[in-house]
Order: sequence, then C-alpha cells, then structure tokens
Amino acid sequence: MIETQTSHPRFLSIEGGEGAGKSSLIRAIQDQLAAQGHTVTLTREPGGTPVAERIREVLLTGGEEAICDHAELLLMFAARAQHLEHVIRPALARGDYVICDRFIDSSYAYQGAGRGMPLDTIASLERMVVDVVPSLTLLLDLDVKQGTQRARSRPGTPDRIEVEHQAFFERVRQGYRSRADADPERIRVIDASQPMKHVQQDALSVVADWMELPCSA
Ligand code: Z5A
Repeated sequence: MIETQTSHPRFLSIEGGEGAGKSSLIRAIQDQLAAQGHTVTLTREPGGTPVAERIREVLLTGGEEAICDHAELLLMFAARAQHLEHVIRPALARGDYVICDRFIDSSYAYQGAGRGMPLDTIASLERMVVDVVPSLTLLLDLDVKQGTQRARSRPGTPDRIEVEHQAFFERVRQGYRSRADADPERIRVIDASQPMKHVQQDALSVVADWMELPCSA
C-alpha cells in the first residue's frame, strides 16, 4: 500500500468525454511548453508503455468473450501501474513536464460513475498503485450529444467503450463534474463547446498560471 501520494508540480492531465477535444488541446500545450524550452513527455492512458498499450488494445477492442466490469477496472489499473513505473516517474525524475491524456479521474468517471463500480473500490486501487498525481487537471466539459457528433465525424469505427449509450456518457460527465466540484484547485473546468481557438486560449491561460506557481521551478 502506498503511504503518501505526491501532487507533482510538473504533472498535468487532460480529461473529458469522447470528442471533447483533448488531442487537439494537448498539441497546443506541448507547443507552448516546448517554446519555453521545457522538455515534455506526452503520454496517454490506458497505454503509454508497450505492455500498457497491449492492455489498451484488449480494453478498446474486447475479444473472444465480454470483458466484465471488474476486469475492465483492474486492467485500467494494471496499465496505470506499468505506466507510472516505466514512463511517468522516470520522466518526472529527469525534470520533464508530463502531459497525460487521461489519468486517474477517468477511472472514477468511466468505471465509477459510468459502470457503477463502487468509488471506495477505485480508491483502494488508487492507494495500491498511484503514488504521484497531477497538480493540474484540465477537464474539457462538453454536452454529450455534441461530443458524440464530433467523435463520429472522424474516420474509423467506434471502440468498445465508445459504443456505449448516451445515458452512460451522461453519467460519466456528471462523475467528472462531481470530481471537479470536490477538488476545484486541481481540476479546472474548461468549456469545450467553444470554438477550438477559444478552448485553447482558456486552457493555455490556466497552464501559464499553473507554471508560475512557486513550486513549479
Ligand atoms: N478510459 C476509462 O474508461 N478508464 C480509464 O481509467 C482510462 C480511460 C484512463 C480511451 O480513451 C478510452 O479509455 C476512453 C475512456 C477510457 N473511452 N471513451 N469514450 P481515449 O482518450 O483514447 O479516447 P477518447 O476519449 O474516445 O478520445 P477522443 O474521442 O479522441 O477524444 P478527444 O481526444 O477529446 O477529441 P479530439 O480527437 O481532439 O477531437 C475530436 C474531433 O472534434 C476532431 O475531429 C476535432 O477536430 C474536433 N474538435 C475538437 N475540438 C473542437 C472544437 N472546440 N470545436 C469543434 N470541433 C472540435
């Protein structure tokens, strides 16, 4: 069991429902940090290491039998354990900024609020696996129908989670909002229904303020 959990000053995560615009925003943040001379490790969950990417493949494509909710939750945390061990902790130790496309809040939103897994079960897994957490999380909040439309406008077929019904994604959105209400200093809500340029302006301004914090040096 992890004794203490550190909120790291160079660790940033981006969260949101599908089609919220995480990928587009992450590129803008990476450019801003790189332009200031910082080294950035850009990574994602589930995934980020070869083994965790194989777990991602199972989670997003399924397989010969249905993946039950417990297996889904445990696989998310198995991937996260590999990711922390082989990518996140080493990158932070080197002095990099780490930008993570989804992290622990996704498990509370999707497996907790979405699937209905008990939040204290997720909290137990968090205590077992997660010793370092982002000090800033940008939550791209978007109407579910709008997000689905955006996601469906891209080429490719929806994955195992994306085919879920609207009520599931409404619960996910509420799950994220509850997390943000409970931890407003870390989780900053960005209105993702705005044109992309304005979403990026809002987010980059929050990131700039975060980098000014004394402990970010
Ligand atoms: N998951 C989980 O259940 N539990 C966990 O613990 C973790 C994850 C870590 C994979 O995530 C799945 O894993 C995810 C949650 C689950 N499943 N779902 N759903 P992912 O991040 O790889 O997949 P995703 O959320 O489906 O990503 P996405 O659909 O690619 O979303 P996005 O990155 O936020 O969107 P985007 O690609 O940047 O934008 C989508 C389109 O909208 C694109 O054409 C853009 O050009 C357009 N766009 C973006 N912003 C705008 C604005 N502002 N206006 C207009 N159009 C825009």
